[in-house]
Amino acid sequence: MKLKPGRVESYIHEKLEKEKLHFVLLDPDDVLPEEASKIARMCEEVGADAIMVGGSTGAEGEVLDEVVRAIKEGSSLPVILFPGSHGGITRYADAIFFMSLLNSRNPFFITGAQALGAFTVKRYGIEPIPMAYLIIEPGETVGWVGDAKPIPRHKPKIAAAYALAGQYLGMRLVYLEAGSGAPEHVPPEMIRVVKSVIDVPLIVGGGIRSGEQAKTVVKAGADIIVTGTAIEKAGSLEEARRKLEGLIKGVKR
Ligand code: 1GP
Repeated sequence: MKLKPGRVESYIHEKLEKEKLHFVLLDPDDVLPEEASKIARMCEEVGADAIMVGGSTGAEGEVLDEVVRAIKEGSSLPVILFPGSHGGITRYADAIFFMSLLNSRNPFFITGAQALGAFTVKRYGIEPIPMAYLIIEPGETVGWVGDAKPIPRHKPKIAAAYALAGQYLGMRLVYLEAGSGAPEHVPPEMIRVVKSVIDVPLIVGGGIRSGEQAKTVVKAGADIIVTGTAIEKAGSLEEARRKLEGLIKGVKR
């Protein structure tokens, strides 16, 4: 059987031919379903390209089901799971970043959780999108939980080596992660060096809060940027809308 990219992956590639993309990450442990639904609708109105759902702690079970169902009711954007482990799977999502934390010290986060989740993904019929996931300093919660050996910020070649290895292992996306809420996003020089060696799309997230920062990250070579905290922690839906408008302006220019 020949494996072809699924609907969500094709959507990503088709969009990338025209522009850079912005995905909004919602953590089911931080937002209630009603809020998630409203935020998702707002994201679609403002022009985000997809909603990612996941988190390192507590983003599973009923909480995850309810949040993803609410997001699907609120918007028609693709919902992509961004799981912290095999617990982060719900039948209500469209796709899942089937990711391996390549620079973890613990094989559970490289292949273990993946094996435990694989049959669930198949049973639910969710589209798996294989992705190399790399934690860059400081790494924040996900770095600690995922037992990563975070790549030093001033060592872009190490990141590039891992990214290329991920591509050669068959992964179709590379994600550079500074960690949710990181004081600074992944350094532009590292993004540039990684981008120069890989052929698959490059996702960058963690610590991107403003349109200016989004612009810097995209200019350095990111194809897709991910923001979570900036939208989730806004004081109101209107403030979140303004934030997102600014970020998207930086991405789409
Ligand atoms: C975390 O990269 C994402 O996995 C988003 O990070 O919450 O800092 O935007 P922020």
